[in-house]
Parts: sequence; C-alpha cells; structure tokens
Amino acid sequence: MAMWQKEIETMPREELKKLQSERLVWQVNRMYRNVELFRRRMDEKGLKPDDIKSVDDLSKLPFSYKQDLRDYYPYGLFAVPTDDIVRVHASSGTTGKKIVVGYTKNDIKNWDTCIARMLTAIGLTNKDFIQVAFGYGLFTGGFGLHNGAETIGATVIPISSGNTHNQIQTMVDFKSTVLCCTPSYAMYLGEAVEEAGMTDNLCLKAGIFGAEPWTEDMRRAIEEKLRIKAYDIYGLSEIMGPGVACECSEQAGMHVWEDMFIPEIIDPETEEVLPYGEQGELVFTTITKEGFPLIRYRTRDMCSLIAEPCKCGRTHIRMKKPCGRSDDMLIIRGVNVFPSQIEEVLLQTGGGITPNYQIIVDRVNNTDTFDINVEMSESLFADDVRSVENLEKTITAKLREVLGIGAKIHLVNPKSIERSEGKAKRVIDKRNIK
Ligand code: DLL
Repeated sequence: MAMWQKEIETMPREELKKLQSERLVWQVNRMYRNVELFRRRMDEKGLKPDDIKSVDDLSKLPFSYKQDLRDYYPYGLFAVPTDDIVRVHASSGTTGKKIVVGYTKNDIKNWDTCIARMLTAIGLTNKDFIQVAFGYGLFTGGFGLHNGAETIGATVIPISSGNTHNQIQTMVDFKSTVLCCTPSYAMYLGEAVEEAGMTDNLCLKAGIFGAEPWTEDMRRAIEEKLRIKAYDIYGLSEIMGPGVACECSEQAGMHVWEDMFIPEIIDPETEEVLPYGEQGELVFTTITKEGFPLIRYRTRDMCSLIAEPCKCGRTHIRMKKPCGRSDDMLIIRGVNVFPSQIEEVLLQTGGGITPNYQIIVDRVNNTDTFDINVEMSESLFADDVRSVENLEKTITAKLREVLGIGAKIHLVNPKSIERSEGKAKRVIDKRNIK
C-alpha cells in the first residue's frame, strides 16, 4: 500500500509517544516565552514549562478557546514575529467576528505533508487531475488541498467554489478524476450532472469532502449520484485547515496525524479527559506549528477516538466522523437535537425526498416550534397528494422515534431550498434573534 512517509505513518506507538513528548516540551517552552496569554494562564495555574516533561502531563495544561482568537484579533496569539509569517487565513465562524491564523514557511510545508499523506493513502498519484472546488481565499479549503495535491505531483484544477455549470463542464473537459468540495455541494453537483445528462461523460473516481458534518447515508447518496468513492477529510482553521485528520482507503475513521497534533476527548461540562472510544468534545494540541500554535484547543466538535490499529498499517489514531458541534446542537423543548440525526432519518426514508432540508426553530407562547422543510424530488412532486402526505407522516413518526420529540415536516417543491456552494446552512433558529 502506497504511503507518503511510511516511517512516520507506521511509527510504533511507543516511538510516536516519545516524539510527541519531545515536541510538546519544545512547544510549551516557546509558547511560554512568546505568547502572553499562554504564559498568564500557566502562571494562574502555578505551572512552569519545566512541569511538562511528556504527553502524560498534557492534562495539566490550560485549555484554549475560540474566544481567545477573537480577544487577541488579529495577531495577538502568534508565537513568531510577523516577519516570519508567510500566509494568513481567516474564518468568520457563526458569530460573524473573524478569527485570523498565521503560518510560517515550515507550517505550510507541514500542511502540504498532511494533505499529501491523505491523497496517497486513498491511492492518488501524479496521474490524477484534482478539481479543487473548495473556496480559495481566506477560507483554508482551497489552498489547503491545492498545495498538497501539487506536492504529490497531481494536476490541480483550481476552480474554487461556485458556478455549477462551469464546474461540470470543466470536470468533463479537463477529465477530472477527483473532486474536492463540501458534501452538500457535492450532492448538489451530483443532481446537476444528472439533470444535464452528463453522468456518463465524467472521469471522476473519487471525491474528497469535508468542512461540515455529513452522515454515512449522505456518503452513499453522493457515491451513487457521482459514481465515485467519497472520502472524508476533517480540519479547522485554528489548528491548520483541512488535513488535520483524514480517511485512508479502509474508510474506517480518519487518521489524526499525531506527529503534529495531539487529540484528546473531554467531557465538555466537567472538562475531564475521557477514555478512547467515548464520545465527547475533541481537543487538539499542535506540536509542530510555529506561527500560530495552540495548546488544548476546545474545538466544540463532538466525536470519539478509535485506538485499535487500522488495517492499513498506519499507527496514527483515528477519529470517528464528528456528529456535530456542541454549539450546533439545538435544544428544542429541552431535548438535544443534532442536525445530523435529521439528515440520517431523511436519507434512510428515501422514497422521493432529497437530503436538502432546513430546520426552523421558533418560540411561540413560550413553547418551541420545530419545523423541517424537506425538498421533494421531481418525481415525487409529480405524484399525487396522498403519497406526499403519507411520506410526511412516515418521516414525522421516524423522527419522533429517533429524537423523542415531534417535528412538523413540510415537503417543499424541488429546488426551493437555497443551495450553498460552501457549507450548507441547515438551521434557522429564530429564538436567538428575539
Ligand atoms: O472547514 C477546514 C476544512 C476545509 C476541512 C476543507 C475540510 C475540508 P473551518 O471553516 O475553520 O475549517 O471550520 C472548521 O468545520 O470545527 C468542524 O465543525 C467542521 N468540519 C470540518 N471538517 C469536517 C468533517 C474548515 N469532515 C469546522 N466532518 C470544524 C464534520 C467538519 N465536520
């Protein structure tokens, strides 16, 4: 099986732990010297860099939070002078205020390595034509995939996101073998290809999708529509961008590149570290990042880690698909609801509904209202009213079973829910605006 850096990717765990320990000690020392906020948090805990001797001491260290990036906007958390920063990226997040991250030359090189490892792990080579339909610009998606693809010598088609017609024509004309974008946009492209009757003209064999939560059912739906294998890639701007973790050809969880990032799962309430296998909030420590390192960063992503060895031979731990973010979780009438649970029910229902949906929550007379608009396929739309009503009833019953509360399902006309070329907007929570 091809590997980009076999020695590191298959490093025995004991050795990996030693490497992590050395790098963690290095990182803590330089951050203590160079990042005022980190030094203050260490001092508040009565900790000195010398107290950290190995990864076993990780849990002594203070956490960091998204709010820190906002408070120290734009460059206040960088650990090198800006002279050494060769690139910045930014993300607007849900609350609107941007966060800024910076990279040194080495950071960019390491990022390229992470992506190169993934592309090789799923069998791509310099023979592939990789259409990067993630947005280029301050978002990390476009440039992240782009540089990694060049690193393995593949031909990059840097089309960026949007302009669906042009995406399809380019895919056909340039004989793209790989498509990279968000899963919701891949689904949309799949529909558009089908409508244009171009499915047979595609040379695609694989897709690399991420930047938002997606279910296994969504994976199958995309695979069917585009006749490809769909691979998951995870990352976040604060830690690097895409490629912090990614699937190998086994597709049994995403390998976290542990020579660069140390993952932990914690209970988001008690902040206690949880054993492997348990679900909780993912926390990352960057141990090679120079420009903008973070210690114990609370990602808000909910998932679990798989410690068992992977069949592919890589020793780096795997993370399961994140099921959502703790801050995306809706509390409706006191019940916790993740949008991904709804997506799963919709895709399993089939029968002429599409995975295009929008959740609308409001509060009327002190009671939460919970409505879900779900798009019908053209064929269902053309069907009689009774079958539409029956389907609405079926979905309502299934959702009640899964979530424990009732939602009003509205099957809406094909193409009536706005499509996104990047991350899909699944939730409209009107309760916050009031
Ligand atoms: O979305 C980086 C990225 C680009 C990842 C392209 C993959 C592909 P941000 O905009 O900072 O960065 O958003 C990061 O997106 O904390 C997760 O909540 C979510 N996310 C990213 N990848 C996945 C995934 C990019 N594969 C936030 N599955 C993260 C589920 C994901 N959620």
